[in-house]
Amino acid sequence: MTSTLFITGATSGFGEACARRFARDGWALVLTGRREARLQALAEELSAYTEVHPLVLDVRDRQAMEQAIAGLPEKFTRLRGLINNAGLALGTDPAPRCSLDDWEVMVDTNIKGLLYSTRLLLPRLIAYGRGAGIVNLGSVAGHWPYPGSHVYGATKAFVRQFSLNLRNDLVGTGVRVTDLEPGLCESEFSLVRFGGDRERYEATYAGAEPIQPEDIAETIHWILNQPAHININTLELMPVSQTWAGFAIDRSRSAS
Ligand code: NDP
Ligand code: 8X3
Repeated sequence: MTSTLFITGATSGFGEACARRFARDGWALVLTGRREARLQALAEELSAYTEVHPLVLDVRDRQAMEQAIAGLPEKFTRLRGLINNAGLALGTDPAPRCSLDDWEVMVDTNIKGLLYSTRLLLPRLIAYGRGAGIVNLGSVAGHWPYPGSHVYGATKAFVRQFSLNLRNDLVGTGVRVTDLEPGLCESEFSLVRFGGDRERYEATYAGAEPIQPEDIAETIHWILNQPAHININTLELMPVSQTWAGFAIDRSRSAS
């Protein structure tokens, strides 16, 4: 029986690139996302190479997640990999100007959605045992603060700590856990973050030679294909063009 890979958020960016990368190797794929047309088109395209099960799902909907996972067809139940990728940032305004609704969406998607898929799929990963693995999409924002990151960065800090803690609880099962922490990557991520502002989105990547979704897919492919005795705990990557800025200092109190 082939190994199955479950990918949350496969309708664009990293998730879509991962689906293509693993399809090339013949992994059976469970692909999820909210945008049905995109999901169906991808599933149709990749079914030329492998078995694909598309699930139109909002990861925030716990009941829908429970039902979809409980109802997985038999041939997709031998789960070797889970890529917890569905996620988003909304806005870059300073905290006092932010919408509480946006904050809630980030928490519900990046934290609670990831918890649902993880907890619901753990029994299947444990049943696979040695060689199985979870890759969680953290971010450089999970440990490097920057203005406007507030809740987004905090959700990714959660992902990092949850991933490390999970490793402890999975000792002896053979199931690996990785927190992958990319920096600037070109995808619809910024379009979503900037509320569809295409000019701002394009300016974010202009001249920066950002990481591409295919680079992330290649990295995840490497992580999940490590020898069964190796766990990549955390992995941070940035484009060469990206480094850190200095501390900000408020000098408005200097005597005039
Ligand atoms: P994209 O916006 O291209 O992709 C995000 C994916 O998540 C889409 O497939 C989207 O599908 C899905 N998604 C969002 N909300 C939900 C939801 N409620 N339910 C189900 N699926 C959802 O972004 P990326 O590929 O760049 O981002 C993927 C992950 O990587 C995110 O977790 C992001 O935080 C993280 N990341 C991104 C970086 C970057 O610079 N791009 C850097 C570091 C980490 P749909 O809208 O169809 O539901
Ligand atoms: C996305 C990378 O630097 O925009 O997680 O926060 S960053």
